[in-house]
Amino acid sequence: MRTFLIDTDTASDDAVAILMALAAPDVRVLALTTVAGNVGLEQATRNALTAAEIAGSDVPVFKGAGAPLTRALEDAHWFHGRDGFGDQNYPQPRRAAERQHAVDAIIRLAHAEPGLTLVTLGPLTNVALALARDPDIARKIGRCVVMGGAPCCEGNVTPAAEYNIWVDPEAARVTFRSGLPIEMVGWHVSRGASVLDEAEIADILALGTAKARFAIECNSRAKQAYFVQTGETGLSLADPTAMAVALDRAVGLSWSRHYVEIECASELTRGMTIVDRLDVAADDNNREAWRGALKAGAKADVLWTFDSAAFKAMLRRVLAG
Ligand SMILES: [Ca+2]
Repeated sequence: MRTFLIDTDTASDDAVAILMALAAPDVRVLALTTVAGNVGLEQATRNALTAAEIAGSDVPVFKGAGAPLTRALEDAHWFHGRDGFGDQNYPQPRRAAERQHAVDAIIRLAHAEPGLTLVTLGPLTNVALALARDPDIARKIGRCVVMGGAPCCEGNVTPAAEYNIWVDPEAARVTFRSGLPIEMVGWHVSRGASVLDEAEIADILALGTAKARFAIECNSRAKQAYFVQTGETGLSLADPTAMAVALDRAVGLSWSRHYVEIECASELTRGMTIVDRLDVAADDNNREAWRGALKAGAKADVLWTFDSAAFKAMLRRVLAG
């Protein structure tokens, strides 16, 4: 049995990813840890509890950081709705969050369950805080699958950056330099062939399950927003693509391993994930600009292409249950 820890700024696509993990027969989800991001911390925590309830799970939920490390929170209500779940008026969840802080829970579980898979679906604030307090957890964690970044192409907040990295770039930089075994699943993976078209959405709704209805309904606002943002129709589910990789790395088709730096200073390219794809960081021309990454010596596995058909089949299986 594999063990997962999911860090999430629970909005509508996070919820679908959480359903996927909680349905996996060979995975035990140790905890959901919440962080401010797409929605505020209280809403993210409530939404994580709601997602667990719909999955029929009593997985503990730990509340974490309420704002990025050094910046004010900029949420994404315009994309996911006021409540992050498309404003469908979901009832108050029956359970409450645990008393322990998410950062303490991450550190505790990393030591208690060495080799666990950490899946991050939001800003990396909690992870960075945990690493700052206990850098050894980077070596205890078996895999760290990050939904975040735009390694090859345009971002979803700015042309340069994807939301999770953009909203707390300082936390992302700490995380990418930490030595955590990062598998970076960028936003591009959830576009194109990974987008659910109208027929696929209808097919999921026709499953007739509570999970299927919830997955589509809570993402209804996100579906409209994706069209406004990209001009592409259909439902794009970023966090579930990263969860698919966490559940089965083979869903990621082509990978390569490089230094990845996070832009923290620029206005135009804040939160950009800069991938040293030609592995030239140590050349004399680049050594100065890349000294932070070189000193840390930590590379990340970067995902370039993705098996969208396998992803959709996985999603359908989960939502049929
Ligand atoms: Ca998220």
